[in-house]
Amino acid sequence: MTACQLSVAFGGAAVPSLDRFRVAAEHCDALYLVPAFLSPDEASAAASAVFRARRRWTTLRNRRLQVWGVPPVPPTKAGTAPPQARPAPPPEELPPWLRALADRIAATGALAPLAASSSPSPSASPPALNNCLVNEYRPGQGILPHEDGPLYEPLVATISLGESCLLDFYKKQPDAPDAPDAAQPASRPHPDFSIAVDPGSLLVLHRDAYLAYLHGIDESFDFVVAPPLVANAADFIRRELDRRRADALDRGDTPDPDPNPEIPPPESLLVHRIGTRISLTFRVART
Ligand SMILES: O=C(O)CCC(=O)C(=O)O
Repeated sequence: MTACQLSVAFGGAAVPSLDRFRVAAEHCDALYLVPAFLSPDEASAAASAVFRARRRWTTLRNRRLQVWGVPPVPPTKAGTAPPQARPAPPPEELPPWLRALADRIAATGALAPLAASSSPSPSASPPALNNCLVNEYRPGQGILPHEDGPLYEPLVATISLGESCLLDFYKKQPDAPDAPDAAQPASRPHPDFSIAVDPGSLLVLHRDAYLAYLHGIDESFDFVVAPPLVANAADFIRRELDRRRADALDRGDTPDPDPNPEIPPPESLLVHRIGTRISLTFRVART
């Protein structure tokens, strides 16, 4: 598929409004998970686009990543002039396939709350997503608890491809350092809550989900989805069991019998991380 065909593939679908998809309402006021934001075909087209792009990967100990779009501009220290020797590269536009996904996210209304905060004019339109971080995690890889910080507008929209994952949230301590990727304080090994994230889903963090919590993914080979720690456990378990039945049918295996509506699904589920997960994390870099 060419980039142009991909933009068509990601455009046009009916885009759900976010309001119906709020999760973890008991913990924070603006966290949304839209489970089938991309169809399985769209999700595999997006994953294929990541590899076709032949973008340079930066390999870290616990994952590898690509950076696309406008880099955030770190503030200069008060009283110092910005360095002149090396002019900043011109801001990069997102390529058409990422732009199409960013536009589809914008069509949910996710960015609307940013209009008021980024412009004094009441009729201003929201800023466009202009930055995308692609993370690739293999089983046993993850990302330390961190916050995305003030170099971005306070909103993250992440499309997940491949494997499911468990995203952990840690309430920020008042005296915690404000650095992104800050080391997880050893005294706080347990998250306050977690969200089980489906492949093909869109996760949006805004307001206190962005400002009051760190988020991270444990470097584990499996994870348990169970209430109350996993705030969306029951819904995720139902969808995960449906995916397992569909996968078994695709492979020609005998799937587990269809769920009996009289019998509630299990309260907890162990998920083995056997495949790769790719996340496309879209943000608005402040320039
Ligand atoms: O992979 C994810 O879902 C999280 C990525 C993330 O937190 C980041 O890139 O800052």
